[in-house]
Amino acid sequence: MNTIISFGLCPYVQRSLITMNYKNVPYEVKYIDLFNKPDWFLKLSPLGKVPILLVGDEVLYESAVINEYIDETTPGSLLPMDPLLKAKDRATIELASVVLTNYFNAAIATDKESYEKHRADLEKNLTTLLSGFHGPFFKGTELSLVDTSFIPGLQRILLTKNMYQDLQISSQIRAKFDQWAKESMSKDFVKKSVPATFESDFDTYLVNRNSYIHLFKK
Ligand SMILES: N[C@@H](CCC(=O)N[C@@H](CS)C(=O)NCC(=O)O)C(=O)O
Repeated sequence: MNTIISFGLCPYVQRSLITMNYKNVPYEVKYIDLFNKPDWFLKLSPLGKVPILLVGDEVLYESAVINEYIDETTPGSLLPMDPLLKAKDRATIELASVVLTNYFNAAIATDKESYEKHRADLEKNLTTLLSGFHGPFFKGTELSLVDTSFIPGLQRILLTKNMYQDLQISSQIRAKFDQWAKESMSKDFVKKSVPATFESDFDTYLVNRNSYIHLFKK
């Protein structure tokens, strides 16, 4: 069985868990403390980052690569066959990674100025991402690797309600966000992709980081 090395709050790990859940791939999760990385992990992970997926004696890293491997080794395909369409999806997945970073930087900002700067980056790149959304999933009725790559972002933005409400995005873009989130969050393969304590753990993490959005929520 494959083993995925995880940190419970990591959106990149969650991308791969969503993909494995959707594709019914059995796996074992091993959690590590990213603030105190074990030596065995540092030996395995070239960048010292999660996720890594252990496939027998082989080590895979980078969530987008892990997702493609899972997809290609299981029935059905979450990426198009056509090279141009496939390249476009990969580019969108890269954009989704940037949006995750913009969100994270806004979420952990400790003052208003920095929060607003990162929130502006988030608004810009989230708008570009959502411009390509068809609904109810990103490309239509079928789930794709674009969905599994950004559902962790949808979930986190919704969790930080004050930031979600603050977002300066058009009503059309917000409607797309809401449709995508509504379609995704109720699915079992998404629910099973985070630990049971995810919401409170995320909240505690933001408190411990002295985050501005957490402070002004109160
Ligand atoms: N591009 C990587 C990003 C992974 C990543 O940034 N993981 C974070 C946790 S969410 C990490 O392991 N950070 C530890 C570190 O940078 O030291 C991927 O998609 O897998």
